[in-house]
Amino acid sequence: MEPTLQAIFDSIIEGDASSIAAQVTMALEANLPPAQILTEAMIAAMAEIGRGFEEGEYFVPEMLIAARAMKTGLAVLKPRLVEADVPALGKVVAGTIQGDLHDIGKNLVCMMLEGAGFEVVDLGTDVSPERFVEAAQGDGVNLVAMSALLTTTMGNMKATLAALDAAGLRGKVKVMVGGAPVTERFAQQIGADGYAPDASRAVAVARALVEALGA
Ligand code: B1M
Repeated sequence: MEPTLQAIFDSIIEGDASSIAAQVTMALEANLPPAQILTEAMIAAMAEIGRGFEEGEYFVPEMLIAARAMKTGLAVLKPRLVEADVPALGKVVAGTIQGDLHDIGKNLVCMMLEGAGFEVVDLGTDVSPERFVEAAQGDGVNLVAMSALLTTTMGNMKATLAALDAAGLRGKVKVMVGGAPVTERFAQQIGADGYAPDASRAVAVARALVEALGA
């Protein structure tokens, strides 16, 4: 791996939040594309942490400090991923579903959507179906974006869809789902309108869904 990217990768694995901002800045100054820094160093490091956790090599504290370093690095990268002054393509209400506290992937999706010109209302993590409904009733909202990382609570996506349905919102807003355990098939089974496997494809799916709504 390119040495600058390797240093970022290592800092996330080691949970070294104090070095990562300078390292990401250095990578940007060396003209490495932000998407390459994100994918090859940062997301790759989180995947490695996940593999280590699965194999009993890392534990929750390691995941936490890696996530903190990842967030510090993302804060530096964000302005380069998000272009300013893009006319709003639509308004998205986004959140991680109830019972789930993972927010790095959801934050990335929000950043990419903002970068593409969507207005994003980020509800955070552990978002109840009622909270999604309340936010989706807001002015101009045409897309609900739900993220899930846990197989144990991903069923809450279905509960949220049912709540949106019960509130009569399915004609007004489209619903996109994603997150590591979510698949196209699962999305279809629960009746979501769209699924994206990663943050950049989430932008294309969001565009298509909002267009289909005639927004
Ligand atoms: Co947790 N965790 N975690 N964790 N954690 C996973 C998800 C896990 C797979 C690890 C493992 O076992 N290998 C496992 C889930 C297993 C399962 O459900 N089958 C797990 C577990 C078990 C847990 C706990 C239960 C551990 C415990 O306490 N015993 C606990 C649960 C807490 C809770 O939520 N209630 C827990 C806690 C945590 C931390 C708090 C320590 C920390 C989260 C910190 C944070 O987010 N602020 C954490 C972390 C860091 C992870 C791993 C290591 C990394 C997740 C991550 O940030 N990935 C993760 C292992 C892994 O994923 N390999 C793991 C990087 C991120 C960029 O990817 O989120 O997948 P991701 O997002 C991608 C795509 O999925 C997609 O785009 C993103 C970018 O391309 N995407 C969307 C995401 N949302 C989308 C929405 C869309 C479209 C695309 O449309 C709306």
